[in-house]
Amino acid sequence: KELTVAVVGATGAVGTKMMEQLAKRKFPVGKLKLLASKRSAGNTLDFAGQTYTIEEATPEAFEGVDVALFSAGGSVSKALAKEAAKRGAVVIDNTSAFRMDPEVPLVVPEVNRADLKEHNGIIANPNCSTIQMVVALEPIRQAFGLKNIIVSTYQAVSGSGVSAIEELHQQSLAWDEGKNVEANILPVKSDKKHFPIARNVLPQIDVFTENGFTYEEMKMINETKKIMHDDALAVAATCVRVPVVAGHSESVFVEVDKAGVTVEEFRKALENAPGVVVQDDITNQQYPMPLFAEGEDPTFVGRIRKDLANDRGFHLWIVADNLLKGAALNSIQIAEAMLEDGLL
Ligand code: A2P
Ligand code: 11C
Repeated sequence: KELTVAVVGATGAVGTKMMEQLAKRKFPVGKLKLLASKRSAGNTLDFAGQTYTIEEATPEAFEGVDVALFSAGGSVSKALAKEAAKRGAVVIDNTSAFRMDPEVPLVVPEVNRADLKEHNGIIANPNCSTIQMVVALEPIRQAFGLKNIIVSTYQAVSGSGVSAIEELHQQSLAWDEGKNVEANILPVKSDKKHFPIARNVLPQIDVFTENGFTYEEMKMINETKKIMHDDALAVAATCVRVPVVAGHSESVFVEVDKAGVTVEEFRKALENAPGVVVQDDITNQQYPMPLFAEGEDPTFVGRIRKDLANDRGFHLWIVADNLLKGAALNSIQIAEAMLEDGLL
């Protein structure tokens, strides 16, 4: 069966990768519609050896579309996802617009694929930093139970889009050439102040909420509970932007329910998990790094240690390509799972 697929935000950091993944994974694309803002309408992009003209994303553009992959920001999803669904498309939305809506499944196929069948036309793709964490922690939860997660992230600038990648590049050049370093985008374009990311680390991703956590941190907290179906799970996050182009890294502390779990048992649960590759051999300095995760599908896990004071505590280091498993790849895997499960 061949499907009509729309990519909304086709010119963006994630949209570009969605197209790559559709081609690479041989998703059965019959017709492809590339949608973006009015600014890009009329420009062209290549897909699988053919040239396509970009159209403006409007409600009418979704007539006849079977699957619509959205990654053009929350406001575009809020304006158009329901319009697309109304016209019969299944929407896979990579923004935060509908993630916490109880009517909308929030899915990482390795973790909660069964939730897909509850959809009402829209499926949400979780935040990138949440996805790689739940891929690594679900097998731990299944094997030993999970009580508590404390995570600190080291997130790449590509999470903030094409313009943030360009900003890091320009600032690095300016440093090297002794020129003025300008900051206009990070940490958050819409916030009052901007700081350089080159030669820096920014402890703010997205704007602050009333409780002192940022929205990015609250996404990790709330989305993890929803995906794992566990409201009692304690989650705390500190999200940090680092001058890396691609690949989010996470330092994670977890407390399991079961007493007496050994580090070998903990590692074994990860080695057998779908979507996880364990890189954990300290005698050979083997551990995951974002530079080597870029372009790769799996979630890489290393630096696995048992806490020295807490018998139920473990530490691990989780790395994945934020634009692939964190966004485009997970979206296409959702579409593939729906096809296999007869939901498309
Ligand atoms: P455009 O290139 O036409 O602005 P990124 O996350 O890398 O910044 O990319 C954002 C994506 O969202 C781009 O493809 C951008 O298209 C698209 N986009 C931004 N605003 C709109 C809009 N109002 N309608 C449709 N697409 C939009
Ligand atoms: C970042 N995680 O790295 C963000 C990007 O809710 O989909 C993705 C934001 C989202 O900046």
